[in-house]
Amino acid sequence: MNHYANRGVVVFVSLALFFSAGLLSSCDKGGDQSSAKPAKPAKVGKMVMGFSQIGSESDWRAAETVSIKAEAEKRGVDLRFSDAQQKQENQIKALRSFISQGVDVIVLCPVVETGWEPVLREISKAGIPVILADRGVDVSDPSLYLAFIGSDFVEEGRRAAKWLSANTTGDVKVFELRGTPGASCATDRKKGFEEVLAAPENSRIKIVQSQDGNFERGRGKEVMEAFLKTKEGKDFNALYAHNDDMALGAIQAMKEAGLKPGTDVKIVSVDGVKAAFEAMVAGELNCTVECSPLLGPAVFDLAEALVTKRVKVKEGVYDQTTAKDVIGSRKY
Ligand code: GYE
Repeated sequence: MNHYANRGVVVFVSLALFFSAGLLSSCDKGGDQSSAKPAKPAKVGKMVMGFSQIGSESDWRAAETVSIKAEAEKRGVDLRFSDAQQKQENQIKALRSFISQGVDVIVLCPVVETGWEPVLREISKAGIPVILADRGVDVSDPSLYLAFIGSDFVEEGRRAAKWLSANTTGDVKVFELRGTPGASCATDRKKGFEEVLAAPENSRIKIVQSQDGNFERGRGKEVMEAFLKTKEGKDFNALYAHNDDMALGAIQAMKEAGLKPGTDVKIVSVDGVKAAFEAMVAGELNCTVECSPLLGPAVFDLAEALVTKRVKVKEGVYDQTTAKDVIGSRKY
């Protein structure tokens, strides 16, 4: 399982951004070749960032918020933080308010994939760059955001299914606890999982029921309680939860119903939060697929590159006294 566990955050960056970041570093290395320090944003005063967060539904979300806030503090960025309580309409309101506040850059964690186009157009008209952190959006014009920083959720689903396949024998009857309906990570984690199950060698593994648990521990428990009363709930032996919090809620429900989670029922979930490790150590959770919430450093590196208006090229003055020492390192 080890080779599945250690995966960093994947950063998807648009080509335009990629090239501009490349330009920044190459300009910076001009002139005085000896001190190649990273370029500093030439923006006068603090960078102002509007950050539209989804809510606080899980330990993963809490860790992401901490990572962003800590990085803002460290870099002296004026962070305008807005918690949408899991509602897209609250996120849209926050984004409009960021436009009227004239922020330098907007970071959006979109609760669902669709419905963003109108507000993204308004932001684009106002000339404010948008970075998507964590989840993706479905828009017809990809230039409406500059970069997406986050994990490959389809691959996470594949990894969960591969673990189940490698660590079970015989018929496996899976109950699936899905994340928020319409969220890219819920759609993709299901897709990747089902893709692996579709292979002929995995025909012994079947999803017998699938329900939404909204990525919340409390919902995970309630949904599992209801599932245990159904026909399939009397005769299942595996749980795939789209996040650790829902798995932990479901574990609680199984224990209260007299089942032995981790033994009677093999459980695989996604995130890798501390509580999931505690549950594995206790023998109640079998596997967690890592999805890192520590996005702060990558988000701020990009944001700083985006709001940089002027990067000075480093240049020196040389005369006969230094020419001999410098000549070997000249590149032009
Ligand atoms: O897995 C879950 C959270 O969007 C990747 O949202 C994130 C997911 C994460 O609430 O725990």
